[in-house]
Amino acid sequence: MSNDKLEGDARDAAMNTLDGWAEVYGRDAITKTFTFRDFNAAFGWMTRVALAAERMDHHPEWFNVYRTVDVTLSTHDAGGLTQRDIDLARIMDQFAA
Ligand code: HBI
Repeated sequence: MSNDKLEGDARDAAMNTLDGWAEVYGRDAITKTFTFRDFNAAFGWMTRVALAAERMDHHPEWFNVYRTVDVTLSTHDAGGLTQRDIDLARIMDQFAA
């Protein structure tokens, strides 16, 4: 897994493969809010994502209120956005589909 920060055209290309993720103002990170039918669905999704994150050894920053989960992804070891964040974002979208 690359820990090289994504910048320039490579960053734009990677972001274009994602759906609904935005850059975080003032931080080298991306963010998305997921909304589910209820808390049970939200927490079930978080559980699946948590197991995948552990397998990947790459973890989200997230805040859950009832049926919403605010997610921020960045690679702490690299100090910014890397392919690991893109990979985890894609898995999150797949599990939420
Ligand atoms: N998760 N988002 C994120 N960023 C990291 O740099 C990171 C992580 N999970 C585990 C991890 N790094 C380990 O590789 C290091 O703590 C050793």
